[in-house]
Amino acid sequence: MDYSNIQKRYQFPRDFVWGAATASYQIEGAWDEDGRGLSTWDVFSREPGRVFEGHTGDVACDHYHRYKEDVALMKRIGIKNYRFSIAWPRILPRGEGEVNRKGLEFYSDLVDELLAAGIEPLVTLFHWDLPQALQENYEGWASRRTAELFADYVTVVVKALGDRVKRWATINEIMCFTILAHELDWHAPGGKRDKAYTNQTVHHALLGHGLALKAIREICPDAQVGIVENLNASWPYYNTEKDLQAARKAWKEMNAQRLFPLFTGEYDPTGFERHAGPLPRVEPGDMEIISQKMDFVAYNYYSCPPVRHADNEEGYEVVPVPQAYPRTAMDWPITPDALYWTLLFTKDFFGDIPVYIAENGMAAPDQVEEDGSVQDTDRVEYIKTHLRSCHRAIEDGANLKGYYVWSFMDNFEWAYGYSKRFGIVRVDYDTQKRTLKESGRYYSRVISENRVL
Ligand code: GCO
Repeated sequence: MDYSNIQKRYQFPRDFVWGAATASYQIEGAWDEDGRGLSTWDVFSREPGRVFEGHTGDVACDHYHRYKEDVALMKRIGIKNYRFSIAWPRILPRGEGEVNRKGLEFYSDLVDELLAAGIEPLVTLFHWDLPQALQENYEGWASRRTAELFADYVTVVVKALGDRVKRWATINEIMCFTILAHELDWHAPGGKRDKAYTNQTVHHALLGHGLALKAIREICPDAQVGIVENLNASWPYYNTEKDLQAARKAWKEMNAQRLFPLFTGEYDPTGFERHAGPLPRVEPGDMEIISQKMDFVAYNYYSCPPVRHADNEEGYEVVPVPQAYPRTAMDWPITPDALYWTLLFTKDFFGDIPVYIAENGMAAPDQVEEDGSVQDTDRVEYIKTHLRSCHRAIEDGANLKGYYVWSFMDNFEWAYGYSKRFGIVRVDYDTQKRTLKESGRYYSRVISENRVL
């Protein structure tokens, strides 16, 4: 038996981008330092009952003070590209008006540190930490004003960092600060509202994306700009023509609210109303702003149930997944095939736009062994199987350019506080000690050999 071809099978393209991702509120801490204003998450996490055991991002991974150590560790792992986000309230403590130089300095120093370590930045401009002042003064994303002010803030950031940062993601996962906030009341700013209200906040976030994209283009015409979406990754249960067509239809309809309008410049009423409810109010010109050409689209992918053909009005149904099905510590079923199909459907519907997986990873219980190591074989397997899906999709024509593991290190997992660990690096929150997990070691080998091992 000759095994050499088998080992070569999962080799990635030479220019494939290997990265790791984090987000400001989840790692930085230093919540009231150097002039940072309050964010909606500072306020929300202090409300009783909102976050697991009352955890907050006050200290988090203390990355604000330890960024040099963190970048050095990234370099040691071999990470080529680091996706982080900028906290709007560090730059503009009240969301608008006066610029806080110290805030800009922090990110400028971080970018310099990364570049000196040979690590390219991908900067997310909004990962949910909205300045609290904008929530109080304008009701946040419920107002168009926030979309306009977002573009003003982006202008400040891109003017300061655009000489060194070449890739920008405008917004991360619109669903999580609109629908999760107002329909489910799980995320900041919180407060249950009806679907009409929620859908309007989604529309304003899309508008904010478009206005920001325009602003970046004006300052840095050569920059690469895109958005990060957690799309619905519906996929065929059986690989048959019937289930494939059902999944394709579900994929289109279930992404009618956020992903499709970015490309088509319209809200498809069938899919939208079926899955999201009433259409938002749209002002003339909005859809042109929203659907300006992007340089890439990025997805955060974790889990999605399969879909099959059904003799109902939709023509499809979601296949139930039993409780005993393999799941992550978030209770999310492990479904790597969805990633493969989503990459193909992207090509099918949107053509050859470059795609990045901006987040993928697994929450696991992570026991610490006596020698201090973490043998997170579960996370290793999760990464492996998802990378194989990526590879298979590239072989079948998908234009996937890169993959960012979520997350570089354990961090504040929103409403779950520090109870869920996603890192390939362990953080001991008592000492702030970082320890490379087995998954970190694995990922390091993947990067250096440019293949799934
Ligand atoms: C998201 C966010 C991350 C989360 C991660 C795990 O995608 O929800 O971008 O901040 O921590 O996804 O839930």
